[in-house]
Amino acid sequence: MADAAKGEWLSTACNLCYANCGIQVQVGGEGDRHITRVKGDKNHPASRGYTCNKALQIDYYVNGKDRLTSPLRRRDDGTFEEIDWDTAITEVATKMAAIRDEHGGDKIFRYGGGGQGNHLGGAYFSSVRAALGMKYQTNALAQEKTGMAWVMGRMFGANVHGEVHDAQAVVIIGKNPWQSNGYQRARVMIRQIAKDENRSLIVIDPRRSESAEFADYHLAVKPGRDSWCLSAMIAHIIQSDLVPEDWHAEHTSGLEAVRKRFADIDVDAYAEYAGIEPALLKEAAEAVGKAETAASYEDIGLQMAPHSTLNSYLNNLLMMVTGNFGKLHTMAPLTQLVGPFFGFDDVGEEDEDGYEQDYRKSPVTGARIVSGLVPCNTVPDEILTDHPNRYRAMWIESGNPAHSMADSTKWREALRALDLVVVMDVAMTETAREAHYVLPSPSQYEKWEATFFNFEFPKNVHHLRPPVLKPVGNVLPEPEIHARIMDALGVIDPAELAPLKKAAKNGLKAYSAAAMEYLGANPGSFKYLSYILYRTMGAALPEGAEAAALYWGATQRYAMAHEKSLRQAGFEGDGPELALNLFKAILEGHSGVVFAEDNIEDSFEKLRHADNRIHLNVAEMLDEVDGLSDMQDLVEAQDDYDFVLAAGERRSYTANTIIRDPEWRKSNDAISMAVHPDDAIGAGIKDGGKAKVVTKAGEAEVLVAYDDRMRQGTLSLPNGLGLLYPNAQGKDELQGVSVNELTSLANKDKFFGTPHHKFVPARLEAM
Ligand SMILES: Nc1nc2c(c(=O)[nH]1)N[C@H]1C(S)=C(S)[C@@H](COP(=O)(O)OP(=O)(O)OC[C@H]3O[C@@H](n4cnc5c(=O)[nH]c(N)nc54)[C@H](O)[C@@H]3O)O[C@H]1N2
Ligand SMILES: Nc1nc2c(c(=O)[nH]1)N[C@H]1C(S)=C(S)[C@@H](COP(=O)(O)OP(=O)(O)OC[C@H]3O[C@@H](n4cnc5c(=O)[nH]c(N)nc54)[C@H](O)[C@@H]3O)O[C@H]1N2
Ligand code: SF4
Ligand SMILES: [Mo]
Repeated sequence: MADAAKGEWLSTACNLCYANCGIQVQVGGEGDRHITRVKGDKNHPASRGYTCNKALQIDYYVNGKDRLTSPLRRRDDGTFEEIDWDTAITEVATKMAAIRDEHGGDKIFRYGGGGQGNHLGGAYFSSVRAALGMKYQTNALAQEKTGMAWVMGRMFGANVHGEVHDAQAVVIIGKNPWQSNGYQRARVMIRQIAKDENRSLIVIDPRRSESAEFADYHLAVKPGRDSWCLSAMIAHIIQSDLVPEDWHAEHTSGLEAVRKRFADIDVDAYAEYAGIEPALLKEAAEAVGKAETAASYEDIGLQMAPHSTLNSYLNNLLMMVTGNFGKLHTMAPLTQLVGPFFGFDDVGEEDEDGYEQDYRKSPVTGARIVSGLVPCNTVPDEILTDHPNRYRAMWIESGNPAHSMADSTKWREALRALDLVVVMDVAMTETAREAHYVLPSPSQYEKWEATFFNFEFPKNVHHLRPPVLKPVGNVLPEPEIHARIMDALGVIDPAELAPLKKAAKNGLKAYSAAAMEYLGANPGSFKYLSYILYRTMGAALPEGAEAAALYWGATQRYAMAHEKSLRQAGFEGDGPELALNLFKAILEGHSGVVFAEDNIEDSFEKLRHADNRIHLNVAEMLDEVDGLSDMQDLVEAQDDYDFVLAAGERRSYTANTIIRDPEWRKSNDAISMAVHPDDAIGAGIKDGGKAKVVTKAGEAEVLVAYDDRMRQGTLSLPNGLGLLYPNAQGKDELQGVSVNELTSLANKDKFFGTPHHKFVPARLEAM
């Protein structure tokens, strides 16, 4: 580990957004416990030295005052007492097993598993899930990306990503990459497109966001009306004969069904309803339609707005109608190390007319499950009921649903109604406060960690990071906690694993052979693979790197499924050797490793549809397109709520709830509610003054910041604020507004339950 005195630079990654930029840090400070310097890691193959302003602040995450340092158990009076690990593990395992035995393992619900920077620990939960017979789960993806995932499943059957870095026409919709990043080198990329006369940047956002300020075309759509904007763009392309007919004949199905629905759309009327000058919308559509290459990138401004799933469909349809797939710098199918990132097992077969026939549902409300995830917005409804199938227990790892999910009041109520809540976290969060047991882990800079947000093409990158600091307090990494729970559940006799442990002493190759033999002889133990690897592989791994054990299974599976991508990335070897070489490279490559290199010509083979075509006709969505002709807002305006509140904007000092210490913010801009000056003046509210924002679900006192980039009639509050954090006297204090005290469970997408956080009817009152 670090030699602080020498000022050595250590490679790791930033965990504050899903770009996970490679960084280099120096450690030291009080007790050698601090990350004292941070710079971009030029050796990281994806981020190549880039960071935004936030990476410099990760020490606030590592050294928060509310870091957990001991397992905790709730007392009857609601306070917590410290307990030792043996007690914690035994009690949690015994109580979970009792719930399984009495009610069935399907009544134990799993939430989370990883955040913006950590997915490795959560992967070891798979064994616990199998041992407890658990069936249902969710995480934050099921409040933003499940509609998009389902659309990808229906159209492509593959995870598809916009290659915005090099496309000639780039559409950024419901996303402000300047602040939220999320993909690699976002600010560099935006500047490059803006500078290049041959490229165009089209930003669709009601607000003149930091990104929109660089745009060639800023379509300032009315909140909630993206579906009209996108439909008008598609209709204009179809009506102007900008559709590449030959390409469609070769590569897609359903073009006629699409054409039929868009042929008669009144483009001008749709543009106007969307709040956009028709001539501008048409120019932007033509910029896409006539470009050699185009790619788009959508995020929660689109996915958390009314018509969420339809929006994602139309965004992809715009790219496909214009033929932007299967060539470089367009929309690309990703090759993933562990994955596919979104699995499509829950996407049903289509009937002849293009409708999905059957699908998986949640046990109480019958909500649709996508990619194995129950919609977050239905979870409280699956608990607060006397339905016999209601969830009885919840296992929460690296998630803060009591703060981050819609309607915090309902979430707290639901958590309190459960027989058992176990929370694994690094900090005393709003959710941990509702737990029966809190199990603490080292921070992401104090253990081996990785994320599976690997979204690069044609070269895809994975980054396993070793620790740069020693853990604080009496904490255990997540894989160890899961393994101890497995030990306590007594699923596998330790004696059975002794030969594997022994083989590990002879190195990776010997271990690998022994593991294959063991699995061949015990096929029933596959479901406990993560546990078996973790408990037996240690001697074959660098010291303290047991958490890397599951890469053995992951790389073997990957090498079998994607041999060509792996070999093209420069890996050699025959049989298991090929995978082992990737495994070693991941272990040793502390700045990230290219594990796939793909050929654009193979794109269509990666589509999972048997006909290797892109399916344009998603009939449920085309029916929705027809419905748009009513020109009616999905969430209706209400007299006493005359504003639209966007509840949760990304700013330069927000990072979900990963950093809890308010000190990290360098300005008040990060906490204020943005209001157009004319709206504020109309309501008699001063710049920097206080006001009240009222929604159906609640109300809050806010600081107001005048911002002429806002569309009139809209309000915007940042995400991730209003956290309980100890002040100098050790008393909990809130800074900013906890947005989900203002949101409700019912305001959601009718297909997949994604919340309409960008469209919360609200009222503004002077104080
Ligand atoms: N600084 C920072 N970066 C982050 C995060 C963070 O907390 N802080 N969180 C990370 C996570 S988890 C995510 S998911 C991403 C999210 O990243 P983004 O989606 O970029 O985040 P937002 O700022 O919530 O929303 C983006 C834009 O949507 C616009 N918008 C609002 N309503 C509408 C609408 O009706 N239609 C359209 N087209 N646009 C609308 C807003 O004006 C805003 O500019 O950010 C990641 N990066
Ligand atoms: N109204 C509104 N609500 C929103 C949003 C919005 O825009 N508006 N944004 C939504 C979006 S897009 C997202 S992604 C969610 C995010 O919401 P959450 O899924 O709750 O994610 P985070 O805030 O990233 O918190 C992750 C948790 O992981 C913990 N943690 C950090 N490191 C570790 C570790 O190494 N191990 C363990 N065990 N725990 C760790 C943190 O302390 C934190 O409690 O919020 C959503 N909520
Ligand atoms: S872009 Fe994301 S991962 Fe990169 S430095 Fe900024 S917050 Fe960290
Ligand atoms: Mo997110």
